Amino acid sequence: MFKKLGINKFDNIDEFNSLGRVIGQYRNLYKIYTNDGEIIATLSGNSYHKSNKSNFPVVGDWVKYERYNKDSNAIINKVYDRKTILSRKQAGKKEAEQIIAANIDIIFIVTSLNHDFNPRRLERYLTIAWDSGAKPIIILNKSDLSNNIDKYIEEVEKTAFNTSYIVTSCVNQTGLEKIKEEIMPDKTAVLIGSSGVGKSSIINYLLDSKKQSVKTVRDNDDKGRHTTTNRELFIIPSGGVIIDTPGMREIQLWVNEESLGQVFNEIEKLAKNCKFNDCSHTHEPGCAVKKAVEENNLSKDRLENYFKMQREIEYQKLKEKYSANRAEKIKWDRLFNE
Ligand SMILES: Nc1nc2c(ncn2[C@@H]2O[C@H](COP(=O)(O)OP(=O)(O)OP(=O)(O)O)[C@@H](O)[C@H]2O)c(=O)[nH]1
Ligand SMILES: [Mg+2]
Ligand SMILES: [Zn+2]
Repeated sequence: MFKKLGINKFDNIDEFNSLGRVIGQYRNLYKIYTNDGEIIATLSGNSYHKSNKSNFPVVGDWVKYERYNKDSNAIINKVYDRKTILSRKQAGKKEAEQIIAANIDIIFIVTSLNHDFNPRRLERYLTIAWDSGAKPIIILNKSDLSNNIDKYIEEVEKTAFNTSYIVTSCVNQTGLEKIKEEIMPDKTAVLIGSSGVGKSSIINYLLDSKKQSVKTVRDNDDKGRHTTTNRELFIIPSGGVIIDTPGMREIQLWVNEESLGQVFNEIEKLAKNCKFNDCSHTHEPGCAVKKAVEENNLSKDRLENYFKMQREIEYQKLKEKYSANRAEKIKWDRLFNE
């Protein structure tokens, strides 16, 4: 069973016996999967003080643990380097990263083919997904509810032309085997998306059991009821592991600028043909981007979303620079004012 978590990557036997993978995360407690099965774990006092929040273990992390005897809880004293990190900016005003999951190979961005479907939101999910280093795949769920699937697919192809998608229905049980195939034989995948799109229903299918609770969406607007409240990792009997996450209310960016280029590739290509190198694509003559909008080759909403996300990233960078500079500035101010 342990092999399914990718354990063969560690061949040092000492390390093997103290190795765990974080499969659940609850306030100050963790559930880790080890050679001895599932164990409840806490952080060692030492690592708790040394760590800043982004070094705290998250679901998907490989950790080193110890415990006094077979019945005691484990203490996590090290988090191994992460291969990939999926994160967003913490909700609210605070400028801090929130890591959603670590060491993932595939990110399934789930949307349902009803009111939830929103290309602009999809662009946000795609940006954080590309930034993580893992491969994004879009799941278009609840296909049983739509009699115009082609319209949605057309929109997806315009919005995410470099990302593959799978059309599924948990009610009719269609398309779901394709998700399984992507995860085989031993990959780690995570499901993200709004509440109510069917993430936990997909997990239940993959595990062939009703492990996760699911609740109906609201009648008037198809919004979910935030049924899943914790991130949790599950082993799929046919191979691979999958992480369920609570529905996201907002996806604020915590990414490198380059990740926007992955999602808005065609805009950055067009920009190379603008007359001015520093064209802002708003008022300049000879702007290839503006021309594409005028000729209906690029949607205005998509361009505006690109601008908006660009501004967010710039703002985040400025804030970081400001807090780094502030300490320096206070020092200089003192020198000159004394
Ligand atoms: N018609 C239809 N309903 C579905 C499908 N998949 C899931 N549902 C229903 O959608 C509702 C929400 O499903 P969940 O699996 O709880 O959604 P979730 O994404 O896990 O939601 P949160 O845990 O709140 O983030 C439930 O009533 C499911 O039965 C589908 O393919 N078609
Ligand atoms: Mg759920
Ligand atoms: Zn331009």
